[in-house]
Amino acid sequence: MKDHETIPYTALPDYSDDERIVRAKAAYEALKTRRTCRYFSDAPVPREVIEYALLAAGTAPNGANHQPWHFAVVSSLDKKRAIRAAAEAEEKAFYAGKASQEWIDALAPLGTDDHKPYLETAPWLIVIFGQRKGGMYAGEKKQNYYVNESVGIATGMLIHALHEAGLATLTHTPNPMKFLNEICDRPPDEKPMMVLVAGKPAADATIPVHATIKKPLDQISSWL
Ligand code: IYR
Repeated sequence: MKDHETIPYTALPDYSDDERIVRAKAAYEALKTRRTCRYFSDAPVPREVIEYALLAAGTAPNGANHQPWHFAVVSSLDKKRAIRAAAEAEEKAFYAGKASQEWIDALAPLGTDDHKPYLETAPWLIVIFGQRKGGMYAGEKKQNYYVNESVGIATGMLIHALHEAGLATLTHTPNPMKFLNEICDRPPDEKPMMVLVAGKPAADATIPVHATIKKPLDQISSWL
């Protein structure tokens, strides 16, 4: 390897094998209680919760450590309303004919439609952008790498952190979503990738049974 500065990696506890199994199972038990939520309370959630969750997301593995993401955190009612209006306009077109019948049929057991009131109700919308250009340091305009993969992993870690904090989330991907650049005041070379809705679930929130059915291990893995 080329000469480069290093520090020892000593952060991981040396658990016994039994302890590792217990902890891996506990991680599974905690994560399997996560549900995509479509009914949010308007109860406030402290900004600090979101700040720590974003710091957690920012530790994600990524291309060349350029950290090619930006999180536009929206809480103002005006901005949330603007996002809801634009997203609902896209969704109307989607459900009214843009989507294939096969896609509409696949969504039927989830009960989704073009109404997205939670974009206005939930206390926080985190609009996630991928940066095609950037680099490690503010102001750089270097090429970034594996932007989709990096932002995808960071988004997963963000969802995990928010779940650990007891918050419900919803990944929303209006299509096209270029309108998010304008509403969030982001430059045109940033790619809007997702709106992550976060907050407390509404008291009468429900989830579709369809979404609770997870593939068993032997269907999602092969061991070679
Ligand atoms: N974006 C639409 C449709 C939609 C698409 C998929 I794939 C989903 O898993 C859920 C919804 C909407 O938000 O309703």
